[in-house]
Amino acid sequence: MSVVGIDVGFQNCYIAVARSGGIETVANEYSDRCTPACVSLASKNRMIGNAAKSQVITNFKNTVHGFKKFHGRAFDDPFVQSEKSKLPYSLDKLANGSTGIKVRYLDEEKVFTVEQISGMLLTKLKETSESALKKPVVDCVVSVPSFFTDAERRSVLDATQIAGLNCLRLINDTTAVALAYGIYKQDLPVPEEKPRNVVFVDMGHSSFQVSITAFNKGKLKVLATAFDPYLGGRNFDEALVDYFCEEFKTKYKLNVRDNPRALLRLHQECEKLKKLMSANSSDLPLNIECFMNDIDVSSRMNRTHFEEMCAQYLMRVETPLKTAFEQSKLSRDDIYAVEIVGGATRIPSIKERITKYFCKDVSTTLNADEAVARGCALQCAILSPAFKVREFSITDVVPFPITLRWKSSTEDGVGECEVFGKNHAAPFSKVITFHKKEPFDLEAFYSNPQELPYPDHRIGCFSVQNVVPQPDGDSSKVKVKVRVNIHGILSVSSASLIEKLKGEAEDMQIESEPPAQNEGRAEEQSKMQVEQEGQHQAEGPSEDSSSSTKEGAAAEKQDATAGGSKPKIKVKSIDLPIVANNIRQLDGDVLTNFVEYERQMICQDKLVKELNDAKNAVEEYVYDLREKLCGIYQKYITEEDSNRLTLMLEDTENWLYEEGEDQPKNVYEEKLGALKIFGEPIQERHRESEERPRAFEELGKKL
Ligand code: ATP
Ligand code: K
Ligand code: MG
Repeated sequence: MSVVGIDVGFQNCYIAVARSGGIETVANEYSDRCTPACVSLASKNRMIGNAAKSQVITNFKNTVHGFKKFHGRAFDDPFVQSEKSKLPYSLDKLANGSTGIKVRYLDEEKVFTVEQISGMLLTKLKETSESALKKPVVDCVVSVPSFFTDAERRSVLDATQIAGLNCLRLINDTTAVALAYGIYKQDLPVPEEKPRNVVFVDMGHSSFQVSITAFNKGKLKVLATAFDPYLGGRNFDEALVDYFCEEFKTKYKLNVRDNPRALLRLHQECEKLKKLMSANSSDLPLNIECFMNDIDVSSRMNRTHFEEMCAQYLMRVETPLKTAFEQSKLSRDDIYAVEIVGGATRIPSIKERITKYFCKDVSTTLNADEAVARGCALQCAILSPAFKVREFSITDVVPFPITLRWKSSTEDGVGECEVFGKNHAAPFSKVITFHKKEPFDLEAFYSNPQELPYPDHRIGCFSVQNVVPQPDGDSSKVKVKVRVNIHGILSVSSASLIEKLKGEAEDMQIESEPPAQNEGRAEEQSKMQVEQEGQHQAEGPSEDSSSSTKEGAAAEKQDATAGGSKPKIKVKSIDLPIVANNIRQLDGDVLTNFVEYERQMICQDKLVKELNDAKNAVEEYVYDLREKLCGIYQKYITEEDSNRLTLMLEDTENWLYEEGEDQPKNVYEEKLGALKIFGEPIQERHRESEERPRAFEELGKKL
């Protein structure tokens, strides 16, 4: 079992693994710990990560980046539409209405789903972790923004499956950071004491997240989260791009927006400039040679001017801080530290605003780029039975309240109940009891569409099947288990039909569930804690005032109590099938096909790599041997043979650029073999003569 944590950023991905007892961030084949979230499709293969990033400008139509927020989104989604106009590659509407990414791959036009593109990126990250661990990787924990809704989370999970990963948990970015912060702290207050409250702030390339978390020895509990899903480093880059586009229009008469390549270059330069301004408050130059129409452009910018330009974004920093702080119900004195992570928190005026709001210097004790990945790996280690790690329980929150609705025999014809309120502990299960004579549907949706950073408040519909009346024609008691699972996804995980109990009208009751035996340790513990909290959840949801709701009690106990006031009846429970119909869910068959297609693409990439390696080996051999023939090998070959061989090398080189440009692997291997027939004897004579003096020396020593 592998212990791997993956931070899939909008721009940057990081991987942390458990190795020789510790958690470490690992580097990819470019010795880079950061892998760009970028996929480039070409006529023979795909390039992913760093190799793809180098194609952003040269192959802009087929190089996909900035796709993270297309997860679970419809093509007609206003966010997708506004992004579409800014992207150098094309989007397309898929048959099911979701967002497709249109590129040329293997010389054909292809439309990939976002799950497939994300799956490609995850394939790369999987391979990187495999080469670090020197073994196959399947199990992992992946981060998502805390504001991701059900559809977005399910889409990310599908992507992990396409890449052949088994995601043990989708963990919220800021929760992963909290875990990375807390697990090694030796001095956390014991559970009976007042907790240590820490604010975590993460501003990445695309979004801004805040969480307030309470720590005690061995556990963390998220008190509140807040976010601005559309505020991140890229807004600051865009402000600079807008400014220079205008300036170059008047100064050089250039219409940068009409030239995708120039626009992409300007973007890259503006991001560099932005980073420089974080460290430097003086006037800084921007120079781009041969920018457009052979014109070199140049300009200047300084931090003060930049902050003026970005005032509209800087203004938005406070709102999520305030929202999270108010929800936590803490006072400023209750806050022990404000920890910041994410690349964009390096912007000085963002740091200042956070400091000012909490009246406290921000701390940077965590690695701003790697903390999320490290937290993911730690969570994976906790969930892994094979790995020993300090016990640490995590209680996260439900960011958006969730309501269930069903047809009912009451006067208005619908029953409705908010099963999970805002900041309800998660993961968490509740058992809801219905009294029904026939199959019924539970429609799940987010209660407050206006606070949702997603255009559709529906989660899905769960059909509870095979419900029949009792033999005497009365309603049957149906217990339905509703759960916000370890990924933050709502599921109706089971339903059962129970022996009829007399004297209850059609209604519903709600109760908490004891921890399931088959789930992760962390979850088990967190659920133990939240059960007590469940008690005040009891009021409200129940429609029936006469029935006593037994929040926090086990389902069996509930039965026993209910049965206690009446003649004892032996209860029998029959499992009922549930058919889930979620919005934007990939069909099982479709997913299976995507998994298979990803495997084929991996094979294709491998073949292309082997072919390129074989070709490069010929080229390298030619250069190496030619150089040595004029150098160290000179003594070991006659002039005549050397001339002949040099000619042969020259022929091979020419061949490589002509008909040898595009040959099957075995042709290159044969070519290399043919050269080695001549090259190796010389190499051998050279080696022997090099070793002779040493051999004599050693013989001398022995004598
Ligand atoms: P997200 O969390 O939104 O999915 P991400 O995780 O990919 O995105 P990060 O890697 O945390 O994002 O941060 C990247 C952003 O931080 C980019 O906009 C980058 O330009 C910005 N950034 C990095 N270093 C600096 C710096 N020194 N000054 C200003 N901005 C910086
Ligand atoms: K990141
Ligand atoms: Mg991030």
